[in-house]
Amino acid sequence: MPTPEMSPSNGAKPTSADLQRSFLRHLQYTLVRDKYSATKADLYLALAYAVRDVLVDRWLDTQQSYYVNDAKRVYYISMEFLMGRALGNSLINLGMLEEWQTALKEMGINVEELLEQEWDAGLGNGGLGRLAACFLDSCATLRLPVTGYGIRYEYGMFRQKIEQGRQLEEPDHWLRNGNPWEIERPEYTVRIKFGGRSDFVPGADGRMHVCWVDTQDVLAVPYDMPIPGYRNGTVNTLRLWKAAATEEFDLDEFNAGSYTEAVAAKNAAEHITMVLYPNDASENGKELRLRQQYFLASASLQDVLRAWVYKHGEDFSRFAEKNCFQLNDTHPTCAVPELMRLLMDEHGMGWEEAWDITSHTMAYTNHTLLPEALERWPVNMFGRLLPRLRDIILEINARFMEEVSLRWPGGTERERRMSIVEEGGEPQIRMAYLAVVACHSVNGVAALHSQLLQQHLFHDFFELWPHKFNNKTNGVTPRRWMAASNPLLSSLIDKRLGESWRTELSRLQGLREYAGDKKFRAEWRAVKQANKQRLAEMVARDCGVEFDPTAMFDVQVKRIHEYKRQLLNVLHVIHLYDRIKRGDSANWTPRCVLIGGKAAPGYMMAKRIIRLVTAVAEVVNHDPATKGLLQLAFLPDYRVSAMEVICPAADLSEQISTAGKEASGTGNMKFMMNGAITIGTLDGANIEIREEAGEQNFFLFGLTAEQVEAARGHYDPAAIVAADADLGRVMHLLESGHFNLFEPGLFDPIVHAILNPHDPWLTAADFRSYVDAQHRAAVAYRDQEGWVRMSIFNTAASGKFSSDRTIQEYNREIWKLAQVSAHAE
Ligand code: 26Q
Repeated sequence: MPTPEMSPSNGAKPTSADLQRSFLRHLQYTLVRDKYSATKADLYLALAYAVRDVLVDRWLDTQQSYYVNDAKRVYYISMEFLMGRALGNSLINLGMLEEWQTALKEMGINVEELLEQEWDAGLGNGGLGRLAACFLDSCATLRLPVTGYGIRYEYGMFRQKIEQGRQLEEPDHWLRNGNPWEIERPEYTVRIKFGGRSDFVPGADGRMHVCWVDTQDVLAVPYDMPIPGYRNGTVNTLRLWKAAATEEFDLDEFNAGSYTEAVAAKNAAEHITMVLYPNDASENGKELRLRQQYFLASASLQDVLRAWVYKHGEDFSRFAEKNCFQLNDTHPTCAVPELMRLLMDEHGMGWEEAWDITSHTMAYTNHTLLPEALERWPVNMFGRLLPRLRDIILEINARFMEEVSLRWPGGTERERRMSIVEEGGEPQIRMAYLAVVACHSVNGVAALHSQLLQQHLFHDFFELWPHKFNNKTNGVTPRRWMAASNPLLSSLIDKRLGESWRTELSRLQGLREYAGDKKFRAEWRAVKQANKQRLAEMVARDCGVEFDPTAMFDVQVKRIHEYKRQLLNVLHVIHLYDRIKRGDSANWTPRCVLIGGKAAPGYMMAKRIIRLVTAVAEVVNHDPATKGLLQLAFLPDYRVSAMEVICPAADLSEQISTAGKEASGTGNMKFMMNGAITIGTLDGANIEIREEAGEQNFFLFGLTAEQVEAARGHYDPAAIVAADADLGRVMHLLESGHFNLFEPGLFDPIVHAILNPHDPWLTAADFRSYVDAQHRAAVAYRDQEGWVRMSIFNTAASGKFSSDRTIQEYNREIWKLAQVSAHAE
């Protein structure tokens, strides 16, 4: 078959005229527009289609070379992929940004303006979803045959509006204007079963066969998105599943005479992929969520098995050496019993053989220690929805309990503790335990987190299988988080170090020698200044607050959660306000504090914290006494594309979670790369950030994870408030209604939380050391030359936090994939 090439077939770089032709062809023939009728959104789409053509050539080549090489493959299965925008990233990774800028400039079109037209693909809550997106970029860049499997939610993460200081949620109908990055693949549709019962029928071989019958089926239709590597010709695939009604589903109901019920049933089927659950700590027990999880697991596994059988027939002897499933938290853990089911019921395997394959191909990443975030499903609900899977899980547990009793004879207490089924009250399936039992690898996402997993949550399992446990400290992709979002810093670095840091981030170490160069420091500072100007414009537009770019930009953006302690940040702002009002503002460091993040819609305390931020901002910003000294803004609708403007502009990165609670953090890494200095606790990856940066280049405060644990039982916040005059005045301002004159009692729940001896987040305990660390930061900022030096040292030391390093570790220690080259580029 002849293969058309949209780029010149001789391999030469396309000329400006080539690019313009391709652009105009799409404008006219794909979008049916001309230069008179085209909107900016059309121009964006025309460019997106033209870029997609280039991706398609490399995409087909890459997938073919994986097939031809019979390469071992990894499937990254995740309920969330927080991709953000694709166009700018594709242009960077293809190395075509400048060419397109030139070509479109000749037509009077500004590429940056078109990039702004793209809607974020917000198919995730926060860290876990964005990590999946960074990992895909690194896998493609490292030429690893890794496919992402996820859900094509009709509605992504809700859009956040702030009205009268409160969060309002609006649906994110991100597909409304079409999505140029997805290709529907109806030919790979698979069928997913729900409900029904297990039927045992004797087979011709005399053995009993299990059939899952009387089911209500739903179709899963795949949509593929291209994942380009950085300038290497590789394009991997993110395959997202959409739910669709089956034909006969409609027909059965229709023949029974109930047309409307048939249409309603079709609706129910398509509901499965309608909306992303907007909780980043689990909302337990919702049946639709379990449907989503099984839908993803089953569709993805059937897809992999179909491709296997196509190539190898029913010979599964080499399946485990050729495939690996990486489970992004417990959310896709239905994959464990589902693979067992498919191998046994659909491919005629016995238990032992199926278990051998399942346990050798499954690997599990844990992202949380918080008990309320650990997934549990009532055995009964599970059994109603997925009866065959429930039976398989119970069998896995029975065999596991046998193993436990062999290792620890007579220990019923151990068995009770370790059982996959939690008894007492409603029996529940502990998904994390199921994952640990079934997977050959279990990892945490930062050194401290992995250590705490072994010592606490999974301690019994660690004793049984120490070899399964490992750490993979998170990372983020420098292509999006430096090259694309911070072009000024990138070209400054290029002038000194060349361009290789984009794929070998530890090269940034080379910046250290320029920290002593006055001219370089001035350039570094000018870049930060320009980025701060850009952020100030966004804050003025979206918050109506004036930020002075010469002030220190103090930033905390992340999901709103009590453990992340946005509250501690606000207490500090109130303290600074109180100092100004008391006239204690000699040698002041002007500061602009930015807080942003979404609260889960049902999380009342998180919403109240947003209300507090907006209330304090209102008072602080409108008090003439703070002019030029202190401003506070709450940025609405924090998302990937907002972070691309925020992280290049931050001076101070707030990473202030209660020690032992934040598994890793990844925003902390984006800030560090872009030269912000961290103020943080010894939590998650902060510990490693401080190790890399050096303690002089990090503002440390707060209790350690051990001290936090030891404080339980004898924590006395009232005594802490009584002993600290600054905290006392802050609490008085809060309690007196200074920030809620017209809504008495508004912040009572917050005051009570701080004063509660059972406050799990120990906010009062860390107040003093936080304020002291903030003071050290303020003093340090006044020495601008010293600050710039610290900034350079942070960027220089950020190499470890490239997701390329993380993925290389996953590959070396878990996946063991060979790199596969598509064609040379
Ligand atoms: C579970 C069940 C039902 C509904 C929702 C959920 C759910 C969804 C998302 C539970 C958790 C999440 C997301 C968790 C998350 O983002 N965790 C973060 O993962 C990052 C990447 O490893 C870490 O850096 C963060 O520390 C961690 O909080």
